[in-house]
Amino acid sequence: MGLFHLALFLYLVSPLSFVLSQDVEHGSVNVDGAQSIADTDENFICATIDWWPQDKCDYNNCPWGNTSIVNLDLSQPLLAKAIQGLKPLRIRIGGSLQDQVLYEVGYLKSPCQPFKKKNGGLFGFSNGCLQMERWDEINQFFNKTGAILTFGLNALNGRHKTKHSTWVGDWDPTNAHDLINYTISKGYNIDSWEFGNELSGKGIGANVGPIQYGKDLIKLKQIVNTMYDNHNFKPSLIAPGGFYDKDWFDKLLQVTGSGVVNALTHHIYNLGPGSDVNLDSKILDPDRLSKVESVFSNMSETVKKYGPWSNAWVGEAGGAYNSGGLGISDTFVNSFCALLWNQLMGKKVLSASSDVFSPFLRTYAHCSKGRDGVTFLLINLSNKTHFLLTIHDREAKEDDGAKHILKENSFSSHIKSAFSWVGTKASDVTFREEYHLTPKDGYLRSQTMLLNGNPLELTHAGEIPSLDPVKSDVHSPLHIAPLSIVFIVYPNFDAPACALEHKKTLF
Ligand SMILES: *[C@@H]1O[C@H](CO)[C@@H](O)[C@H](O)[C@H]1NC(C)=O
Ligand SMILES: *[C@@H]1O[C@H](CO)[C@@H](O)[C@H](O)[C@H]1NC(C)=O
Ligand SMILES: *[C@@H]1O[C@H](CO)[C@@H](O)[C@H](O)[C@H]1NC(C)=O
Ligand SMILES: *[C@@H]1O[C@H](CO)[C@@H](O)[C@H](O)[C@H]1NC(C)=O
Ligand SMILES: *[C@@H]1O[C@H](CO)[C@@H](O)[C@H](O)[C@H]1NC(C)=O
Ligand SMILES: CC(=O)N[C@H]1CO[C@H](CO)[C@@H](O)[C@@H]1O
Repeated sequence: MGLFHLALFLYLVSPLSFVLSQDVEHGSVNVDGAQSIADTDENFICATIDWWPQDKCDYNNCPWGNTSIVNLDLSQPLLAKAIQGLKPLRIRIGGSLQDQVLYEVGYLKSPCQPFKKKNGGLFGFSNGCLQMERWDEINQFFNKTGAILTFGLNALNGRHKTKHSTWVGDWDPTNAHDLINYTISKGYNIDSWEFGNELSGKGIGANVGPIQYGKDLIKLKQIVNTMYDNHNFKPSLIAPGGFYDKDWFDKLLQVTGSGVVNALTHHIYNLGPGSDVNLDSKILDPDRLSKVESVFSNMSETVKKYGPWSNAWVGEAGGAYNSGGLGISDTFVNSFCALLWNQLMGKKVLSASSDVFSPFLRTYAHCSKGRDGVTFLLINLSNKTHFLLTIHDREAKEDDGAKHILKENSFSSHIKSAFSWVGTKASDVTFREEYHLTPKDGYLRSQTMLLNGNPLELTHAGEIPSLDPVKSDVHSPLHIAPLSIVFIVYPNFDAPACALEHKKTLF
């Protein structure tokens, strides 16, 4: 009861105080509920666990501690809870040092030893090693938590470095083969094997040409096909886990040919190095953020043209490179509530746009997850402008005489008559659910995120808190405060695109 009052109080009070004080921009958000424009994966939220040891330091800071896959404490209750909370969470094991990892299985030419600092070593480190005892623990942990495992294989094994940072020669598949054989013999489920890390294009540290890389991928595919021959499930092969370079990526797909690479993975670090003193303003710069659109659209073009059997994935996105920015990467300004996304946003993406002039308002809409209706995600990057919005169904608006968006055909005019806007349905849901995320005390570098004004903290029992919305009248304007991230659920937004999703499962 007390909590409900508090929530209601916040909702009623905040619009009054902001209207009196500052900069308010009014506008509307239009969404097309008739058809979806894209689908995301079931496990759209994913994470990487890296190899970096404790003594990996950048800019006088050594942030990795015991987070490497080789020393991470898998028995911490919170780790398991976090993975389970994000279910189905894909975890990729990979990162810069993966192309220096040997696996303690079969005949190893050198002893199985941990990474050590080494002058002249790739990224300043020696080769490292994954012990099979640890591999067992990792697989048991992933199995227990229901995580989906993508494992990044060493793609430099057997090659040698020539001038600059180009590595040549055939890949030696022996050690990878033995690891896969071991993994199968133990019955561990690997969703996908990834080949190499950041060796594409000019590479980071090292690079391999696309023709050689393609030849080796064909070899790896044959190994996977043979070894999983009589299995119900065959893991995907994904590559190259590197930065997009049109010529290199195009060539790779041409060389490997049909069906070899199941997903083409690329990395995004669009903030530059973690040492940049202007990181926060880069994070809030809509132009900079929008530049990734061009990379992804070129990637999609590459896939469409040379590898339609493949999918385009972001394999790693860290924001700022070289271990992130201290006091930035680990705070609100660089955060996003993956847990809310995972709970609310369904797979179908709807076209949504707003007519506000400011580029600082970012608008997304998906069919709601596991229920009827539509969920919006609105992000205000502005540090001063408040947005007051109304939400419109683009098709319903069309009925009011607004410009046509869909081509008229019998199908669309048929479904148009079935269109209705929230609240006009027989259903009596007259509220929407709002989740406003802001930093504590308005301090962008806070490590505490507020949900509807309340700090998101673990419960006394160490559980992840439940994420509760505030409800508000479906017809009232939506208030998006400066520097906030807001999820809005409209339980009875009558979007045919979303209804189709349910029908599919019925028939
Ligand atoms: C990492 O783990 C080791 C062994 O458990 C421990 O001695 C060390 O203090 C830990 N380091 C950090 C930074 O937590
Ligand atoms: C965990 O392992 C068991 C036994 O091999 C298997 O039946 C089950 O499907 C696995 N679960 C996951 C989520 O991998
Ligand atoms: C695969 O692993 C099994 C069990 O560990 C072993 O007996 C077999 O020799 C291995 N096969 C190959 C081809 O390495
Ligand atoms: C994407 O392709 C366009 C047109 O070919 C090109 O101008 C642009 O530089 C490319 N962007 C990236 C990031 O590859
Ligand atoms: C908003 O951001 C600008 C540019 O980063 C900064 O100069 C200004 O002080 C900020 N205003 C507030 C109210 O935080
Ligand atoms: C229109 C507007 O409010 N712009 C500001 C949004 O926030 C960024 C960064 O906080 C400022 O740089 C803009 O001036």
